[in-house]
Amino acid sequence: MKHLHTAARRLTLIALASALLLALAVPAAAIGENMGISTGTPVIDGQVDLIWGRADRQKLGYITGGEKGKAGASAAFVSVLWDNEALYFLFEIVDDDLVLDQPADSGKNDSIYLYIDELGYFGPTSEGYQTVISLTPALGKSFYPLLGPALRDYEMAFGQNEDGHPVIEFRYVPHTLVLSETDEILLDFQYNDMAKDGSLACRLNWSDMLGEAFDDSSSWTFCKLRRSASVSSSGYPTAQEAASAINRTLVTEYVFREGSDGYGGEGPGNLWDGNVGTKFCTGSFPMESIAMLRTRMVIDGIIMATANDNDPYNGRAPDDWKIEGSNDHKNWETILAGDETFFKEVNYTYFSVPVEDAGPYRYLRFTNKSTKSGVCQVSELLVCSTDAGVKEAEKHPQDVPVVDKDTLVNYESPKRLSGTAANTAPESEADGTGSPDARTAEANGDTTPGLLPVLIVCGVLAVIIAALTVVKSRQREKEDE
Ligand SMILES: [Ca+2]
Ligand SMILES: [Ca+2]
Repeated sequence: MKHLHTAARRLTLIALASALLLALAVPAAAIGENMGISTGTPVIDGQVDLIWGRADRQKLGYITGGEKGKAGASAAFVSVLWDNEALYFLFEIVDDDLVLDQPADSGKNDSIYLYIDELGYFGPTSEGYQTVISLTPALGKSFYPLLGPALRDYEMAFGQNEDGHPVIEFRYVPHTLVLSETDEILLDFQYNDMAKDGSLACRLNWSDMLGEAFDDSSSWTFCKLRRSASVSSSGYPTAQEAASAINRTLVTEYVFREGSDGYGGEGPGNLWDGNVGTKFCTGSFPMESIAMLRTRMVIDGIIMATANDNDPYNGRAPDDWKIEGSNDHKNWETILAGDETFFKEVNYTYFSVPVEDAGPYRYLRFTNKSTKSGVCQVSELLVCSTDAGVKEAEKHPQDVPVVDKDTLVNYESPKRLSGTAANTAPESEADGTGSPDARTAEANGDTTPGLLPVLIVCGVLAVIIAALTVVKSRQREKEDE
């Protein structure tokens, strides 16, 4: 039995050491994802407003805890918007085994953790500078907040999206941050998929890869607040950001059909392969490349990207280009034409521009007749096709539908909860049924009440074991002598 315990301790230590090494091995730049936050004011009513289509919807892609065998059984997506008053979050949960009926304080309900670091403190959460809000799509099961100062104002509503999956809409009013004067905000998102038996089936994070989000905001990611209609002249590092910047929805699937020759391995198909690392590069003009869309689409934005070496080799951007649409592959209509001023002399950078609705078209054709240098290269060509409702909402931002919040059932706010005090976190704590630590431990998959004492004990034991080993080996050496 003693041996087993020692082995377990050693394993724990090895695991901790590995985790530390991993943490040190990941460069800061590699931590986290990339999200731009567009402007928009959704109604917090549990219905997915059209305006959410403007957001950069992202999946919580890192599995950071739980029984790995159950990983993949659930998924979660997050969208974020902002206006001058608040940040807006939409969480979409795909989980065929929702647990929502456990006591609020038990930590055993499925929940989203929304992590917000308004000050950009970028460090341990134990100091209380960050806010963690626990959201569950059921009445009285959320915590506003689970960690950090009491919220200034908020609204939460839940319902279903068009696929029948649960959604949570949440409106967060910052404590101190003035959004109109802010460029970025430090965030992370987590889904705690609890099993019926109260154990953690799966924990998913967006930015944090190692399961440290609850303890340390340096594993979260700074998200840029985008200004409407602001188009960066210096371009964007991703196609998604280039599309978000013009408030358009990116089309990501293209089937290359045919085109004129490029240099070896640098043919016309590279224009549509979703890879900024491959380019259509040639010195023969006119150059041409044709691709097919999955279906007929109305085109309302054009994105093109420079390649690996536009910076050292200037004058390679197309200088007399045209992008056309067709449905029969014979009759072509011009969507947009331009010259090299569309681009800058930089590498791997996406440039975007909105266009008047064109089409719908099934085929796209890129042609170019010349460049300044005699060699032309483009790494990517993408188009945008945005839901008409999204664009309509953008044209009339003031036309927010009036919703009588008093009639909403699946809705919580400070005003609503003031009538049902039992639903608030402080009251629940006061009745002694649980503590924030206990809730945290459950969702983080710890079965012990606190990890720190265990770590200390493990550390002390490790030193003792090491000392004993040294003493024993010396004894052996002496015996050998
Ligand atoms: Ca809504
Ligand atoms: Ca490419």
